[in-house]
Amino acid sequence: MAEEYSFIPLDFKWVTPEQQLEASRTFLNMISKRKTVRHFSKEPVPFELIENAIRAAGTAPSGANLQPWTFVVIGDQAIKRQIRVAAEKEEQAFYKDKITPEWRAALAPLGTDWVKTHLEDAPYVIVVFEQTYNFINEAGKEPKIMKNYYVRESVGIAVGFLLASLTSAGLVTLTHTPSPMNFLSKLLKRPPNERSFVVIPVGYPAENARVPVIFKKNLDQIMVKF
Ligand code: IYR
Repeated sequence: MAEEYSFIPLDFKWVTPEQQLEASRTFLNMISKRKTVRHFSKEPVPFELIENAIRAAGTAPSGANLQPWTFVVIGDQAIKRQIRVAAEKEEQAFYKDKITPEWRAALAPLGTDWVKTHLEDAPYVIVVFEQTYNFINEAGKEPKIMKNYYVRESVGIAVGFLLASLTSAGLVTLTHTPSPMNFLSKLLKRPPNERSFVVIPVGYPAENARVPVIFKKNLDQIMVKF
């Protein structure tokens, strides 16, 4: 019987322990300098950097390899403005009424507020959508609905790849989750199987960009070894 599914030998290159250490340290050094940036320069970004980051994100592992993501890239100034206006409306309500005192205290060190200038200043804004299900279209038949698996985990991993690629390309990002953010589905004309996941302004930092003094946990606070 013919094989229904095909397998090929893994393309894997063994490298020396020295090369492994060097690569691991270089990556750690690069990624640990990443900062969430809220002040963007209007300096244009070569589009291939964005494309390659999305290509990299598209290689992420996903539930049943169903790749339940769409990356919408907005460089159009008028659409970025519309996103800013809608996001600020939500954020204003959040910071004024919806936020709990506990949440306000947790955000205080980050210095965030409802003003989202970066949504207009950053040359590109990437809006990531998760696909909760997909349509299978067969000629002459009603489209069938196919469920996706581990959607949030999959999209979260892909966004990690995206941020790592953009960071390694010398760009800065902000992971922004306006809440609620369903206004993006309508504004960006997404189909009903997609839900907005995160909004990521991308670009170069403004000359006067400042970041909060915050710390990451140490290895011994995040690793447990048996
Ligand atoms: N979405 C709001 C609030 C906010 C919430 C968390 I959790 C953050 O880490 C940062 C901000 C905003 O974007 O300002």
